[in-house]
Formats: sequence, structure tokens, C-alpha cells
Amino acid sequence: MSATTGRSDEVVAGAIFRDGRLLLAQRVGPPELAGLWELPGGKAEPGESAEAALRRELREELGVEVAGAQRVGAGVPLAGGRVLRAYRVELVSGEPRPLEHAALCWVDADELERIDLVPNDRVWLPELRARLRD
Ligand code: 9L3
Ligand code: MG
Repeated sequence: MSATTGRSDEVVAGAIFRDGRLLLAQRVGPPELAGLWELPGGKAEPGESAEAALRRELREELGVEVAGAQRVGAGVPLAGGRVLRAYRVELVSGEPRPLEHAALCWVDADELERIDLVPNDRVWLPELRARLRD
């Protein structure tokens, strides 16, 4: 993909907060990431905005409708030239279910410190923790 196609090189990850807790999802694969926890999301399609990618991915993975896309923390370069970015999104409707993950959980600030996050997502810990301690 050329450098000018921009956002289609993005992997989006959604941070959903509710009642002082953050939603995390447990990956089923690839083997090196299976069992680790992440902000749910995935690859944007060509020409798709981050907000639209978040709506689609979180509908597919959690069965919920979300809105908004407020950047959280730094972008993380991935192998293959993609960039992983986290966004805060608002839960509009539905109760999250693990449609493509092993499990879901809602963590508070202390639990977030102790849970085994995928290595990439650890860069957002300061911002996520700050938001949970607000
Ligand atoms: N990834 C890392 N942290 C995340 C997400 C949603 C994704 N919070 C990485 C894992 C994969 C790649 O991005 O290498 C694509 O994600 P997916 O389509 O496998 O969810
Ligand atoms: Mg995914």
C-alpha cells in the first residue's frame, strides 16, 4: 500500500470506559498473543476512517454500537508498515460479548496494572490509568 493511502494502514483499538472501569478482551491468537489482554479492534479497511473502523470492528468483536473516536496516547508502529492507534469510544447500545475473543473483563486502575496486556498496548498504560483514576 502506498504512503499516500494513509488511514488504511491503521490498526484501531477501542477504549470503552464504564463506571470507573475499562473493557479488555482476551486474544485467542496468534499463538504468541493468545491469552493476553488487549483493547479490542483491528485493521481499518482501505479508505475507512478510524471512527468507521472502530464502529465496524467493535460491532464484529463485541456486538455493540459505539460512537466517537478520541485519540489515547501514542501510535505504535507495527511490522508491515501499519500503525496501531488507540481511541476512546462511547458505548451507545448493546452489552459487550466476546464474539471473537476468549473472554472480556472490566478492570479498574489497580487491576489494569496487574493484568497481562499484549506488549503493544502497554504503551497506553499511563493514559488509561490516568483516566481510570479521574
Ligand atoms: N493489535 C494489538 N493491539 C490491539 C489490537 C486491536 C491489535 N489492541 C495487533 C495484533 C495484530 C494486529 O494488531 O498483530 C491486527 O489486529 P487484529 O486484526 O488481529 O485484531
Ligand atoms: Mg481484532
